[in-house]
Amino acid sequence: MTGGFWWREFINRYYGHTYKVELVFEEKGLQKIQILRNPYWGYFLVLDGIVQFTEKDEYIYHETITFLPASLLPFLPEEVLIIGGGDGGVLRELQKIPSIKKIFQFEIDLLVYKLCQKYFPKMSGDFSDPRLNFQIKDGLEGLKEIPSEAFDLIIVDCTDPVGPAKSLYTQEFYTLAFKALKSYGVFIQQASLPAYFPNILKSAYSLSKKVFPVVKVARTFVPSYGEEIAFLVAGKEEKDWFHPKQLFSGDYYYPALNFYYFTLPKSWLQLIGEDKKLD
Ligand code: AG3
Repeated sequence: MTGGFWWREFINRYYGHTYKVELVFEEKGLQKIQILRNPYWGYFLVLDGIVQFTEKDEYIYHETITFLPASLLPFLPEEVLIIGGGDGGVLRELQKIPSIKKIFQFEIDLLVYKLCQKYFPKMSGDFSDPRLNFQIKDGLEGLKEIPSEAFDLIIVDCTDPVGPAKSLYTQEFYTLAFKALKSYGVFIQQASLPAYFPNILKSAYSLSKKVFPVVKVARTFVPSYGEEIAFLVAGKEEKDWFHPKQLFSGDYYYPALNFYYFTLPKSWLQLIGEDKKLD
């Protein structure tokens, strides 16, 4: 790379992750969108200063948020709701599951969708899929129009609760998602990086617990995030967390990994108040 400049993702006032980049695109709309390019990570998307994914390691996140919840279902998934996910990464993974009959998707930011189609065409699933009903709308508002028990899977592929995604971390949202989920369905939502932003997981866990009888936390490591990322995994009935019922295999995910995803460090259990069950 000739030229370029050092760009930083601020984790807090005293720490950041630095990338040598070229600016590909920048605009401030509903949220500040930047597309940057780094020779090591490839093109990457930044929303409100937070790295969402890089070309190099996005598959880890997208396989996890798709295959992990699907693996817990008693049947292969047929009806799925994606909230967010305008980059098309979750759609791509879902389209690898042949049993899927219907996909609803609510993405709030049309520009995210358009830019990702332009700059990340290879990473996106096929938005012209006749099984897909893709709407530009707020996820919480969209859920209000969904009939009860409509989905096997609800995948919330959103940003951290700093911009438009704030409403997706509320008790009202979890209540609507609960209604829209089938009795054996699985809900999953990314819950940020607990080592850096512990309160996001702490709050999301306690609010979702007020609504869902079963809430678990999963973790994985996406190198470009710099720390482990948490996922809330919730449902109406207990699951065999370590022993997947449906078997999927990607470039990162495979069934035996469920054991790793659901085995949490003690500090995370302390954070969500589940450490008493240990020892
Ligand atoms: N969205 C969630 C990534 C947020 C991670 N948080 C952070 N780095 N502070 C990913 C969108 C990919 N479809």
